[in-house]
Amino acid sequence: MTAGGYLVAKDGLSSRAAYADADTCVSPATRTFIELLPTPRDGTMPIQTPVVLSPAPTAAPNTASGEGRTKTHQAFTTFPPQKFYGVTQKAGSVSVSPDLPLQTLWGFAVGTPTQNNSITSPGPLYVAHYGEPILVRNFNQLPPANQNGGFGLPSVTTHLHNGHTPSESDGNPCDFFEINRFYDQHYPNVLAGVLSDHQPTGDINEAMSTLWYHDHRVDFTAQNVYKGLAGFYLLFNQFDTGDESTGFHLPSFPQFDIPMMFADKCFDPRTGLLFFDLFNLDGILGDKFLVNGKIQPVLHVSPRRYRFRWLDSGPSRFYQLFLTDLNNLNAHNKFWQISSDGNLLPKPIQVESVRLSVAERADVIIDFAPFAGKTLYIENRLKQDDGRGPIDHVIRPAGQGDRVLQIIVDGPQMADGSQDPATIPKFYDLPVTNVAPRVSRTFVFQNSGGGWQINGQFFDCNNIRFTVQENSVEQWTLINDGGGWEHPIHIHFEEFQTLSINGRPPAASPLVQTGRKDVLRLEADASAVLFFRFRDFMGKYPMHCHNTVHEDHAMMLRWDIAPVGDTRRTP
Ligand SMILES: [Cu+2]
Repeated sequence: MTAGGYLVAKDGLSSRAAYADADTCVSPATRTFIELLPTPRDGTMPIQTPVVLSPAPTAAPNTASGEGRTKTHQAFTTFPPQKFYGVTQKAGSVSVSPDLPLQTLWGFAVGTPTQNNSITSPGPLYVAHYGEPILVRNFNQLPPANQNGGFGLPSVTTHLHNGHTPSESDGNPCDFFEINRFYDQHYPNVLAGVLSDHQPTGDINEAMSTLWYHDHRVDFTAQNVYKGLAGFYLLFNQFDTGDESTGFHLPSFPQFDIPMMFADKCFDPRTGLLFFDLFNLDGILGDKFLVNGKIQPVLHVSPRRYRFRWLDSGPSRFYQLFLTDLNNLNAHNKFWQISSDGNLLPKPIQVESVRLSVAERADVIIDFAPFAGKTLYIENRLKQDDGRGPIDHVIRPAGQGDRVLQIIVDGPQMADGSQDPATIPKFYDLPVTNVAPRVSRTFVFQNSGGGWQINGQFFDCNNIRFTVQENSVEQWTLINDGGGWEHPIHIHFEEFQTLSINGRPPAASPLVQTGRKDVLRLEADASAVLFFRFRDFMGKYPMHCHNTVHEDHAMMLRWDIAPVGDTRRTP
């Protein structure tokens, strides 16, 4: 070991070189709070704009023109796309800090390959609206695998997490496509129930707000997302309008509504280049904290209310985020959590912190009016030392956590037309859960000698572990097999409601576990019972751990929706 705290490269083990020990990352020093947070409001997080696609999209895969899709769109004529987008996955030079060299990341560029735009990571933001179906043509222009800089596979499938999306457009891990091919993804932007029990508009209580997209290539999701393949997708409707003078009067997009993607990464101390430990199967932790692709950036705000959309994009870290004023460490600064994952809560809940495991989201409203002239921090005070999970539940003292974002309240006074969350009586109702399930199933999440299993099996694209009957209700019990491991379990396609955690109803305080979700934070030795209603579309979907390292090794299963389901209880 050198004085710098890392192992000198040994034959065949150079990819471990940045680690003094399996889980300790020692990146080069970087200055903090130098660069601005990229946001949609100033164009540094680009917003997607429609294009004319040629050849025109078709319901059947256009194999002759190079489409990698193999299944026909099941709802192309039912929900004809009204807007068309192109997005190109390729490599590009990106700055994450003025103190590190330019990084060759993989990202999404706005538009088709001929538009030749540069990538950003996070990728371009989709601003979508319920009732307006869209189609995204996704081009793979990534470099060949032998030019990947040590990790990443140029074979991709982009998942819209957690869209109510037909299977063939979901970005299923097994629907990957190769270099120089494209894949048309049809996003109906419909409310669940639209073709079943809430025709013709769907169930308004299923409305979602903050989604994200990311690569989901089977066995390579951790590498490909770490390399930059992720972005935001926002859904608006007649209540969550993006205009604070209408609907629920939430802070206006994009001026006062800012998505924030949290990621922790490791940089090789010798080269300063992004480093991924291929030998770590536990979960990868970085010692650099990025928000929207910049290491510890700064955001300037005006003294008024803002909506922040927080996302933990992994690969493995859990966060508990607080609002910290270093000059007033005992302040217990409160704010409002208005959503969990994609869904607005029944009403805002006042909190002092938000806990997020990988892929979880929370929209929060923070009023900066009382902080005019001050400097604040979004601070992760959860302690986590390895991929196993956070040290439950060690919350570091204020000011001693990871300060991931600096917020300076030095903007001009601006009118605030948003509503005080304390006075918002209701967003949506929770869909009813007092319905008998057609079948109850149980899933045990297990460590298996370095790999990761569900009910004793590894993932296999062709193994249909069980079949859900369309338009039916199911109850799933998720059980953590123990060992101190924590797993963020994500189920595609339909949100669930948590009926119980360890036999008790989910708590609303101090951490919000109520509401509807698509990621269940399966903490050490926990079990949870979930309520599902599967509607509208058919085909294959996965359930998996969203610690992306566990997911790739191979804590995932395939389930299908079909006209006739089975009743396997421990599939
Ligand atoms: Cu896991």
